[in-house]
Amino acid sequence: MNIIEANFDGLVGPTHNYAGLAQGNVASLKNADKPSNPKAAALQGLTKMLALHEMGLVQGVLPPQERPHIPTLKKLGFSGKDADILRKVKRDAPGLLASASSASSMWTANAATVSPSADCADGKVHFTPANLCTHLHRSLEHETTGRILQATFADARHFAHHAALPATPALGDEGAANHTRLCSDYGAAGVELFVYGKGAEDEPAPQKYPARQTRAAGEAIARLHQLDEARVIHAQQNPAVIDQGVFHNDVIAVGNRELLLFHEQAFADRKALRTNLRAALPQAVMIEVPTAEVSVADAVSSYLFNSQLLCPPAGGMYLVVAQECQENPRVWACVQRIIADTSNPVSAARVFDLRQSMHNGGGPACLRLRVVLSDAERAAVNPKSLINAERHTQLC
Ligand code: SUG
Repeated sequence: MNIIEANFDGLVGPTHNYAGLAQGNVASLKNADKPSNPKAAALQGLTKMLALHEMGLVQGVLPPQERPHIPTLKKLGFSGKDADILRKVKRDAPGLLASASSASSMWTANAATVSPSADCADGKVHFTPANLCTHLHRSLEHETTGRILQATFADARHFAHHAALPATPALGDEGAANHTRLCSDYGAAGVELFVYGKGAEDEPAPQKYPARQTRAAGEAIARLHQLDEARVIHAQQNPAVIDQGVFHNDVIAVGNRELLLFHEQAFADRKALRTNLRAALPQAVMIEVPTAEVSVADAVSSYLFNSQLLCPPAGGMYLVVAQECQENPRVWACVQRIIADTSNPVSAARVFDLRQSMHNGGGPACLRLRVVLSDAERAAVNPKSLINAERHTQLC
């Protein structure tokens, strides 16, 4: 059986803009009110999707959501025709208009947590949309996201869909951005690593910015997805890096197959993580980038750890990086060093201009939701959501 990892990227919606809505997200705050170009944003995303398809990878696309979200504005007491509602909310509550207009569903790494069938006791692929409850603009996504995922992965013989967790701070969940699956081979049972910012009361917490992901959410999802406890790791992200702009774990760590690439300061207890991962997956390869080589500030501005690690069918493992990595000499030297080092599987890098998304804190890995699929599961995916040259042209 051929088992692959597919990537489903979010298509950028026509209201893409910089509203400075995301607390703890340095780029979103820095670029607040700058002019955006939704068309360029969508085309940049589509260029990456086509390139990955051309590398022989299975690439999907998830649609943008209705924005401004009039139903939310109605729930908040605005009434009348849509145009009247927009006029009133612009006059009386411009912050609500910004939240209701964000195109943030483009970052599908936050759409859901996905567990491949090889990891789940019932042999199905499990999906739990993320409640994204720390920010109003993102909390509007999960209902529609759930419907999109059900329409994309509709066959109940292969796919199991859960509702988002209750949207309360104690169960804050930001989806696959804080979840990494490591395995010897995509089809083998994997180790699922859930990284949280907020755990028990006595665990250290960030002081400046919110910890968006809770340990309780990861535990609930592991139960819902019927994961084997022996193959689940919960690890705390270092709260000090959350305060430096690492609002999701995928801003400081990325994994693929047997490889975990992470910054020295990514985790609260990196020794424990190394030991636990080695015990659960003896063949794990860990690349720990020291602060002396790449500072946390450089990691945040370049999004090095928000790269995608991909295994195209022709062989090798590619690091798909944002252009900002190439523009930072220290980060680019680190990329070259990793590629040259034959003790890890990374063999090459591909660079993409994703600036429109990057200016809101969304790099290559933020834009994609990974779904590991067997041949039969892949055949059951809605074919209209898969990218090929023709669909790319249509969408462009
Ligand atoms: O939730 N930015 C998003 C970026 C999400 C990136 N995703 C991952 N790291 N996986 C966020 O912070 C900014 C919107 C604005 O300010 O207009 C925003 O929501």
